[in-house]
Amino acid sequence: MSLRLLVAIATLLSAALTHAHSTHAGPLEIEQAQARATVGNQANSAAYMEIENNGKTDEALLSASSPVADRVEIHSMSMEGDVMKMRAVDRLDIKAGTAVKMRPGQGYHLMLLGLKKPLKEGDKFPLTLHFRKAGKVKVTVQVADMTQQDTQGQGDHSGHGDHAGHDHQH
Ligand SMILES: [Cu+2]
Repeated sequence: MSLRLLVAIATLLSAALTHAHSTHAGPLEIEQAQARATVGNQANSAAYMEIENNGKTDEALLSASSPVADRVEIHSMSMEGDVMKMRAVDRLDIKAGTAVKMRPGQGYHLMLLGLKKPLKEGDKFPLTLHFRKAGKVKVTVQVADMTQQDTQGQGDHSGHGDHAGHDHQH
């Protein structure tokens, strides 16, 4: 086998591995868990992932926690008139046979509040998801520079792309 072929295989393997951030828990499959890298002293950030429910019964995400943040909340975003609003919800339903895809600028995200240190691109941290049926599921979240996804989102993203602008004090 030529060295060049070996290098090609190794490159393919490592590409496959970096994509293999998928966690299985019963009928659930959690993929592409990533969080937005923080800027400066930003105390909050957001995490996104895809949760697939391949089972025959409905599931719901009830809460989440992580050692990197004081608190994690499930947030939903919606347009109210011309303004994008986000609010905390007490659960995220994942019906049987469906998938929830959290994306910057639309739908749901997990809000990381009171970060203990800045999130830097390339870092990883654990996050525990608490599901109604599957119970606690630990995933690894990859910190990414997500500014590009913002500009790819449709329409106006002012006011929510950067969570630092939101008042999360309670
Ligand atoms: Cu939020």
